Amino acid sequence: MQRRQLIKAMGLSLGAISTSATVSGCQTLAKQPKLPSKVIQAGHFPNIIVGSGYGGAVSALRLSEKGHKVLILEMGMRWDRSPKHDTFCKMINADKRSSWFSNMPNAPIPIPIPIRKYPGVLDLIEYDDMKVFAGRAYGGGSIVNGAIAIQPRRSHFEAVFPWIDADEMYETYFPKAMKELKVSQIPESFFNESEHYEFTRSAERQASRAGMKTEFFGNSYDFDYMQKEARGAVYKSALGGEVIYGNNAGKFSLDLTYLKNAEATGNVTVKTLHKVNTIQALDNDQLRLEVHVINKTGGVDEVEHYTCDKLFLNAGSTGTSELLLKSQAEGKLNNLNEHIGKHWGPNGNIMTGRNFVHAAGTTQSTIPVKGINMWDGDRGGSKYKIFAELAPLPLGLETWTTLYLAITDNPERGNYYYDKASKTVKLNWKRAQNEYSVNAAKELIEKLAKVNGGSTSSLLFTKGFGDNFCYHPLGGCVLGKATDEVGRIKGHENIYVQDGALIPGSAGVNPYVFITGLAERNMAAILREDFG
Ligand code: FAE
Repeated sequence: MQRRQLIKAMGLSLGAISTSATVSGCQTLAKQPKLPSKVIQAGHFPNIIVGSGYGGAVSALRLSEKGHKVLILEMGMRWDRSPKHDTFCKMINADKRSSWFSNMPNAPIPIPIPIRKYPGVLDLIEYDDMKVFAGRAYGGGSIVNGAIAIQPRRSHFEAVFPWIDADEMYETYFPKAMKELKVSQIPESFFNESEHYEFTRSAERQASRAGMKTEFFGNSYDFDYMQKEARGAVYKSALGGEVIYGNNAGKFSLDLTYLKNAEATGNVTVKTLHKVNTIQALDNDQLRLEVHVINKTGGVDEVEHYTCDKLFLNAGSTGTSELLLKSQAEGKLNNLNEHIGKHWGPNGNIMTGRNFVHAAGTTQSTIPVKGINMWDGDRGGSKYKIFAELAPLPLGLETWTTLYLAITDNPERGNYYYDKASKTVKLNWKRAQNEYSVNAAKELIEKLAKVNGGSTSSLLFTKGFGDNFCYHPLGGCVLGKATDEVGRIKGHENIYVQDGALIPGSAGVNPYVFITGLAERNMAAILREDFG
């Protein structure tokens, strides 16, 4: 596989790819558009939920099924699936629907083809030394993610939250989350025979030769549907190159699970393209939200004020932290404690590729199902803990390359902070803080290469390691530190956080089951204690 072939396969030009790092745009932190002068009073609601990712979806279902009226404010668009399967674009030849107001598709391996700015599904937030990918849509990250669903290792969970009853989590709340998220595992017979998983089997054979354990994990993709895709009986989504810009079929994203069930109660109102700008605590204990109603070109059509009694703040690690810090800086939330914005980490994310000595297969499913587990038990003498998902590179041609999206036990932490000069929230994180992850990934690749040949793939990332971006931002409003033990913000107890901001920097595995299970636990307590 030559670099030129790889680039051609992605529909790119060589000149463009070399300059790509400088043209991708910062979305969330971009300059504020011009605001209309008139403010609309949009009314009072008992409960408002900001954000419709995992934390928001659990909050919405558990409140609404108990008869509580809920308003969801989501900055992204709603993407109801068309029967023609053309709601979302594919990864190859991505168009404006792929990215949140960007002039090229947001992707871990940059794709510098020009697109129109539009409220597409995948955002790329560029801090100085770290780029954070995030879903922007009704359904949050579930619209763009690989749907890998893994319960955190119990030992890791207990180390992160030693004061939470782990029996209750593993007997009640994680299983409850997995059920609602429709998690299942790929049938082994299909996995063993399918040409679409040769990339995984090939990577696994080589891992096994190097003495490394591999294991299956669960996924919220419908594997019955995938088997029909393989037989050519239905529209091809996972087997047709769809994932990070949305799946037109097959994936049980939140809008088809938790949020659908919440809306079915009749107690939920959803407003999309509604971006919350600030939160203000009023003297009468209510909260006032300033909301920008955005249009499809990125302008603000209206500024609205909502008030509520209780606010469920679930805008994700970056969104929740930014809103709290900004509101604090503007003097609107004055009782937040010193932990706001702190204990941030990228879940030890690192991506790397390896040039194979064996073929990886020309047709690859976009849904990963196995990983190398060098975290638990015998790590072959390594001091590093690493869990490397065997990730696809679905370019439709033989790349002789495998991709690893690894999670390591990197102990480094950063923090979000409000920068007065630019009036934006920034992330205090240096690239050097990823040294643990780079070393862990290097060791993994070297061990694989020693017995199998092959080398680190510099086709994909400069020097072979993607250590300046993450898919799994965690922290900023940590449970038990910035909040009480169930997510009420200390000093503002009618603001509840249930998203990835609660977890201090590391989940040890892909994080959405951790986030969902924790939100289930917290919401059960909140409903009991605060709703009578
Ligand atoms: P999230 O799902 O990000 O939802 C936050 C929501 O709030 C979004 O819909 C935002 O648009 C909205 N929002 C933000 N700010 C505002 C505002 N000011 N006003 C109104 N709305 C706002 O948060 N995790 C896994 O476990 N397995 C995977 O396979 C996996 N793959 C991934 C692949 C990609 C490409 C990416 C980007 C992430 C992946 N993740 C995966 C991470 C996972 O999706 C993420 O941890 C969760 O989505 C985080 O859930 P939250 O509820 O924290």
